Amino acid sequence: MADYFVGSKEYFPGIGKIGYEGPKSDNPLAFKYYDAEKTVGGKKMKDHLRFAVAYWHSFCADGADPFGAATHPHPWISDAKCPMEAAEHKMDAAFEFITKLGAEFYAFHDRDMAPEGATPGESEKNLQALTAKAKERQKATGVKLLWGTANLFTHPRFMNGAATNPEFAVLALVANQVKAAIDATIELDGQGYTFWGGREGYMSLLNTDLKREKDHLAKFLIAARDYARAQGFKGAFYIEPKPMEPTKHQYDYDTETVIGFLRYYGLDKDFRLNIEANHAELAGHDFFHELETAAAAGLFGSVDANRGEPRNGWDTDQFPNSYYETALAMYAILRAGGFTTGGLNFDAKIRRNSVDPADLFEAHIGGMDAFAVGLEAASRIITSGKIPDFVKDRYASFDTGDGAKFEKGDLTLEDLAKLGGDYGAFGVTSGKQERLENILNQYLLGL
Ligand code: XLS
Ligand code: CA
Ligand code: CA
Repeated sequence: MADYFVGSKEYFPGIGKIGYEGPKSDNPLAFKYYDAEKTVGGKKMKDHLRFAVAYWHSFCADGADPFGAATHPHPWISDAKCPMEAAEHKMDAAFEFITKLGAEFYAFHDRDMAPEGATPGESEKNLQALTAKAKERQKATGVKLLWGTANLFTHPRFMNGAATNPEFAVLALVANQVKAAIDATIELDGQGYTFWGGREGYMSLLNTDLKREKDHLAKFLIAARDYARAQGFKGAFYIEPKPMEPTKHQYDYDTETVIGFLRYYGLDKDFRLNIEANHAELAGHDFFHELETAAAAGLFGSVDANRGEPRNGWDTDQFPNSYYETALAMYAILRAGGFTTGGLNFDAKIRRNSVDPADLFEAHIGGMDAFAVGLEAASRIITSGKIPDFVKDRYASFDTGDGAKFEKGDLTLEDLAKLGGDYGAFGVTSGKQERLENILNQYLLGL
């Protein structure tokens, strides 16, 4: 990737291309563990990890919270004369940042990239204009689009839902917006298209027809899929589960719920899961659990890499930094066959009081290093075979004989009962959890 500044202005002056300096480096603007070209398990780190920068958190979010004003002065917005110029400056800043960081991908919502216009037609024109500019910048830098999506939650028109809104007119407007976002994603050669339904749920069941809303959501997703496929989109569609916030209950509560929904409506051929670590935690699950659940269903797709703060129950979207978590995540991802269209998208934001331009770099460097450590630990676990072999042996009684017949569906309850009547004392084999946890810690230290 070339060092590349699109605009006349450099938005992160004094910061060059981030390089790998190794674990002994004390340069905060260098990778300690992420060495893009290093081969792990026969594949380069960058091809395993497929890092993406999230446009919304990195270049749009300004540090405002429900109690306080913006704290992140975005020069790409303040130095512009109108919203369209600001959008282009923002894009300059984004491509400068992504290129200097050395991430290969980015992800965006339509409204992150282009401002909403006075009419749906004007919004679409704005998006088309910025899409053309993004295409030029992708070409010049080699940065690629991991996925696109539509923001179906900020505007007041979504207060009662987007595709699940009780008013048909809103649903039609949503279609207008999603069609344009799909077109932009295709134009930018996006490898995926994501649906996150922040308003697709309810605040009260007393005013909600839950069955109709879920049916509408499915019908809408079918229509969107059919449109994108007809336009030649070959990528993956993702559903991103989240249990709540901003709604009290979201229909895409967690991975298991989404799998049931996709299968019920016959959407499981085209749709995969985009799993966010912080959302897993809000649903009362581990990130590892959500990944394993998607993989078990053959529906693992992509990851929104971040972390929550376990002591407060909302979506803090912090950068991932726990090697333990990233090792378990990469263990699940590698065993699922790794990423194909997906990647690790940093759906994470720097804290409100992280006001130095370098903070955005340091946040991403830490996240990328954390996943590089996790990748290497996971690869060691798999290569050594100790943990996977233990799990395999644990189920060995289903590999042959009557166990294998049962798995094939060849035994009736009477057959099983007869066999059960003949067996003696079983079921007291150790699960060896403590030993496996100790092994995991050994691998984390590189042993
Ligand atoms: C919000 C979601 C959102 C999706 C994309 O909680 O994480 O950012 O990833 O719409
Ligand atoms: Ca997300
Ligand atoms: Ca989140």
